[in-house]
Formats: sequence, structure tokens, C-alpha cells
Amino acid sequence: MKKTIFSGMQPTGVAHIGNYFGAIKNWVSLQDEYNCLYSIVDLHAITIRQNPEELYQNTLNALALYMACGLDPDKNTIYIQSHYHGHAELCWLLSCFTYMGELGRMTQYKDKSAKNADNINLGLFAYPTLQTADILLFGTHLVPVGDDQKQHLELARDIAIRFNNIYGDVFTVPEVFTPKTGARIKSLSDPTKKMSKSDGEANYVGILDPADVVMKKFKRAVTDSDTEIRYDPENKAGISGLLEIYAAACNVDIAAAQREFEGKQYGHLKTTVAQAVIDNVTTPIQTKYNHLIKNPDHLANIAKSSAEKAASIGNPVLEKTKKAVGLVL
Ligand code: ATP
Ligand code: LTN
Repeated sequence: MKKTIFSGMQPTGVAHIGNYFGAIKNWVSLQDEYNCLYSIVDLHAITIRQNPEELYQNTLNALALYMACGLDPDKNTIYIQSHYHGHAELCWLLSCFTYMGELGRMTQYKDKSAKNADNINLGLFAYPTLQTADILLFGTHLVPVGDDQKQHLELARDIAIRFNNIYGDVFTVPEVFTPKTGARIKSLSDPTKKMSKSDGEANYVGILDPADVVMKKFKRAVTDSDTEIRYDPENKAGISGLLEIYAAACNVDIAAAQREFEGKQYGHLKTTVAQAVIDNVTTPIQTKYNHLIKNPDHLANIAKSSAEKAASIGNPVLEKTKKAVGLVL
């Protein structure tokens, strides 16, 4: 029996190369070895106020993007979270096993509530419990994510163990999977921070950015006033961030990337990294994406049948959970 993978991404805009290297690229590489469910987590997205038309379009586009990145809908269950009621239902059950103190300690909650001080809502606070429900619903063994999600994964494990200690072996306790290179791609405008969709255009390279835009963004990447190209995240965050992107885009390790640029100038590094991203990541993905997006009916059919498949895997776990706590079925 193959083990199960679950992961998800919010349809809060077009994915960037951080999302690709940190998450999607690894989803693609794991799709043959595991039973995989990949979800467009729209219920998570609405914890921050979204423009309805944009959310709608971003959700459908995300499905095409997953496929353009190499996820095969015949091998993976690729679906929209809100199409299966099990997520919201298990979230409620698990919210009765999540402590307020635990949720209050989550760094993503602290960051997002600082950025959205006028809308610190219950959903934003409970976000990690919904994420835990996503994962536990399918008996997930492995969760491939970027570095920033490790804390949420720890919480998911704690909740699963807590529940199992009371009711017996209901949930599989999931493990986190982060890639060796690319788990925390840095912002181009402030390389001490992670690249993020919500920190402004200049900080990220979108997977659908045209080649000239990608080149321009890399040329403007913040580095330092030194001249040496060396991997040293503490003291040379910008240069180290670029080397990491190069390593991820070319599938080499950081040491090999550093050797390649020894004695070279910063300008050369920036344009070479940009070209590697254009040739190996954005252009091939965009070619497939532009083809897929022309057939929305096909995408809608995939979303529908995949949600049914997700429900058929999740429903037995949901029932088992309800039964364990004493609900009448
Ligand atoms: P936002 O900035 O709106 O919070 P995000 O860019 O962090 O969004 P998510 O949808 O929250 O994107 O994350 C999707 C996946 O991409 C997660 O697995 C996350 O860990 C990963 N990820 C996000 N940013 C990076 C990054 N800079 N480097 C590597 N992986 C990342
Ligand atoms: N919180 C995640 C997205 C997410 C997720 C999940 C990731 C929602 N549910 C379940 C892995 C497993 C993020 O990327 N911000």
C-alpha cells in the first residue's frame, strides 16, 4: 500500500518561485511514490479579506497552474478544498481539541494579524486547526511544505497525538517534508525575509511573470556593497538568496552553485540566475499553463471528480472521529 501525502496552497494570487521550489516542485517529484492529495485551500484564503472575483479566478487558475507545474490529475487528487465539506466539519471537531494558547503562539497568526489589524477574525486564529483537519482527514503520512509551515505541522502532530491518547488510534500522525534546497526562498527586495505573495510585486518572482519582468526583478534584487560571491546567509543574505534560487532552479547543491560564480561579478550572478529561472521554470510552465487555461470545462471536470475522490477517502476518517467522541451517526 502506498503512503498518503497531503498538501495545499492558498489561491491568494499567482504562485511565486518560493511556492514552486518550497512546495509544488516536491509535490511533482513525490507523485509516483505516494497517494497524493493536493488542494487549493480557498477556505484558508478567506481568513484574509479577498476580492470575490479575484478569489474565484485565482482558484480556477491555481488548478491549471498545478497541472502546468507537472502534477498529473490521473495520478493525484487535485481539488478545491471547499468542494468537500469534510474539511470544515473535521475542523470543528478538532477545534474542541486545540488550545487557545497554542493558536496564539503561531508565528503566521502573529504576522498576519499584525498586517491585518482591522480584521483579526476567528478564522484567522483557527487557521492551523483547519490545516490540521485537512491533513488528518486523509490519514496523511507526509506533508511536503516550505520551512514556514513547520510550526503548523508540529501543532497538527500534537493535536493528532492528543486525540489518539484519549480515543485510541483514530488519526495517523503526519511527518513534515521540506526540501534540502529551496525550503525558504528569500524576498528579492528584503532578503532577510521570505519571498511572499503579500509583500509587494518587487519582492517576488511570479511563476507567470513574463521573461523580461523576471529579468528586471532579478537585476534589481537587493545585495550588498561587497564584491565577493559567497554563500553566507548571516552576512550576505542577498547573495546567498540568489545562490539558493540558482541551486534550486538548476538542481545543483549550494556548494556547486557557489563554485560556478567564484570570481564573477554581482551583475553576472543576477542575470545568470534570472536566465536559469526563465529557462528551467517559468517559460516551460507558462507554455503548458496557457494551453490548459483555454479549456475551463476540462479543469472544472477534474476539480469535480477529484473532490468526489477526496470525499471517498476522507469520509471514513470523519465517521470514525465522530464515533470516537460519541456523536450519534
Ligand atoms: P502569503 O504570502 O499570501 O502568506 P505564501 O506566499 O506564504 O502566501 P502559501 O500559499 O501560504 O504562500 O504557501 C504555499 C506553500 O508554499 C507552502 O508550502 C509554503 O510553505 C510554501 N512557501 C511559501 N513561501 C515560500 C518561500 N519563500 N520559500 C519556500 N517555500 C515557500
Ligand atoms: N497553511 C498552508 C496552506 C495549507 C496546507 C494545508 C499546507 C493549508 N492546509 C495542509 C499543507 C497541508 C500555507 O501554505 N500557508
